[in-house]
Amino acid sequence: MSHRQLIITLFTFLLFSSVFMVAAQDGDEPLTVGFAQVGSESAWRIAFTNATLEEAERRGINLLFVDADNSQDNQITALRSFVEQGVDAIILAPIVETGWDQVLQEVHDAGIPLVIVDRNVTADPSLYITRVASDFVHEGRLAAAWLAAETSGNCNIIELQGTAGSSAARDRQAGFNEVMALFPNMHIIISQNGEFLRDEGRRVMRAILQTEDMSVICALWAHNDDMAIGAIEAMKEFGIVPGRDILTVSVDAIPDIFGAMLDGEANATVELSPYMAAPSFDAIETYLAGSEVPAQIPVLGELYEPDTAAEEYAARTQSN
Ligand code: GZL
Repeated sequence: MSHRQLIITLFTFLLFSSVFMVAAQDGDEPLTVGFAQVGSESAWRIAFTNATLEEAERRGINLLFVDADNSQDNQITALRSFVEQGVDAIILAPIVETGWDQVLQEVHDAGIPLVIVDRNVTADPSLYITRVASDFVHEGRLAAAWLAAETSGNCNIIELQGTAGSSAARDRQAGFNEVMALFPNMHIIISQNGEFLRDEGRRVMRAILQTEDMSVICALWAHNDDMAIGAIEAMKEFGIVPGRDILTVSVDAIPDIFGAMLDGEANATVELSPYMAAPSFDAIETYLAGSEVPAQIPVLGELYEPDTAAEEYAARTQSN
């Protein structure tokens, strides 16, 4: 190779390598986002996880996913791991409201934008860029308003609560109680924690059925559909016809609750959309592009009854 050819070859190599480096530095590499999920405690949570994984893949986002198995300590460990890995952004679905101040400060100090999704935190809102969530109080109000209309305001109720310390359980209960207070003949007779779990809803309902006079009970109010489904199974074990002897109202709008409606065993559910990833990723991309992000991004849901259960079941079980 002549001296001239060597120089041309070297120049060509340097030109291409600099173009590649510029391309690599101009943000063409995919975003890496850490996602600390509560766990897989309910059908809604699993649907939310799957929708998030699918949305990340659709957008070409490198999602580092951690299922914290219902442990706040595991979520905190995951957040610190994301910081160490230098991710571009973090999404946290907090299991409970408190105990986040220190680790969210660490994320903030690392300059990593954080999105809170679904349940809330009590930490300083300046530590995260936005919260994507439904209105839990409204969900509780819708449930109580439906039951009041269904029973003309005369009903003794069993309540199955969600995870203690979660904003979802607290606010759904607050919304339900706020509307129930308008009806002097509506009372929650028994209220127990079912942890948002189907098995726990069944176990707690069995215990109630063994000790309480169910002839005075008119309805079950469960903070999520999974606990309602578990309670429905328990009712049937005791010869009670769910959906008729005892009405049911719950939250999430999972396919199984529409299946129960089709069997005449459930009466109402308030939808909680599992599609919170798109607004979360949009907020991250907007923030990283240097634009403003709203402090709250609402996710809306409505109440469903058996009259639309067939199409809702079909719509929510068909593969996308
Ligand atoms: C509420 C969400 C709740 C669901 C349950 O937004 O956090 O957690 O209603 C889940 O199914 O366990």
